[in-house]
Amino acid sequence: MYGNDFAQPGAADSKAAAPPHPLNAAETPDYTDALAEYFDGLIEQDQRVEPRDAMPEAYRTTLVRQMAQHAHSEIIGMQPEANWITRAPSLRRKAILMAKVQDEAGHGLYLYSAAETLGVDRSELLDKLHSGRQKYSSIFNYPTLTWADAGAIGWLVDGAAIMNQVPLCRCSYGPYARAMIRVCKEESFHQRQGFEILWVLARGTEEQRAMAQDAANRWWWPALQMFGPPDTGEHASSGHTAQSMAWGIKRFSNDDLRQKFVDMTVPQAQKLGITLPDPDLAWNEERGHWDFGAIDWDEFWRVLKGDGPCNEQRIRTRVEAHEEGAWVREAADAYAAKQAARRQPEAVA
Ligand code: BYC
Repeated sequence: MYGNDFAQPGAADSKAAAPPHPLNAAETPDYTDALAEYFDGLIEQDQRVEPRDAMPEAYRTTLVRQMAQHAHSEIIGMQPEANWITRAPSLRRKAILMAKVQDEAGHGLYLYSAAETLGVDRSELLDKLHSGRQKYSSIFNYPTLTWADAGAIGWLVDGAAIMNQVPLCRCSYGPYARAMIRVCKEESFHQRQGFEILWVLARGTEEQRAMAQDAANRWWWPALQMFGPPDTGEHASSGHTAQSMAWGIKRFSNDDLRQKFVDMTVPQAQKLGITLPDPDLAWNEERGHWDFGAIDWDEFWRVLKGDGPCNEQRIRTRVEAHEEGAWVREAADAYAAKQAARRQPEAVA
């Protein structure tokens, strides 16, 4: 459905074709310029930047910002669907939903680990999430009111997430790109399971069809906002896109990915027999794309500032879970210290 876009151009032969690392060139006269040249060379040749490579500080902080926000989205994103685990309509649905929510936890862990290769500590990132100094995706501030929301999240939210994340498999930062390959494969399964939930509901009773339609109505616009502010116009953000694209972190602009998502999703909605809640949705023969209506960017910024239906609840639940998990972290630290103490005499002997 998303094409086989997981390939890693330049990854296999990455370091073979890369220029010699300046740290190995003992007599580099102008150390800083040589490092910058090495980094620029990697980017120009579409090679991967690895944790030990020198990189501009702004590249590092941009990656930490994006990867932390991404990791936070994965773990906060567990909450809306977890809300339905105990009420899933069958054992099969419950098992699938539990597996999906667990996958999201795993994605958070890969991403925190990948971020740690940039010299930050995950406890520092979690502190920033809990105190509102780092963001998570706007989409998870909306409630899951019925079982059909589990379907709409899989279909639309995971669908949007994959559209954004498949190009990240080719991101210039190696650990992030590699983490995204597995994440995207798992997200594809999530998207299918959401589509299938809605497929069954859309072929069910009148009440079930209405439930599926209502969920699509509520999740469509927030899913379009997931791609971030528009590239241009009065609602455009001050914008990281141009720099992130120049560095090979982002491969497409927010609007390009949003359009790809709309083009992919409209035919799926038609198959489902669900109407997307946009009277301006129309095929544009000339552009070869679906036109769509205006997105409410005021709502987007409001939700980002904390005024969404569930912002407060999401952070409260997260902080409580973190505090309740303190004993696990303490036990893990104690175990690691014990293992290290045991190994030490052996090393001396
Ligand atoms: N929500 O210049 P822009 C999932 C912020 S979870 C909140 O375009 P950038 C899943 C942006 O951070 C998938 N904030 O920024 C899990 C920036 O603010 P700061 C999550 C947003 O970074 C569980 C400002 O707006 N995916 O799959 O170049 C269950 C200006 O934006 C949002 C990722 O995180 C938003 N939607 O581009 C189911 C993907 N959009 O930082 C599913 C990785 C924008 O200057 N991230 N902002 O204060 C990215 O690809 C990029 O960071 C974005 C934004 C496209 C999101």
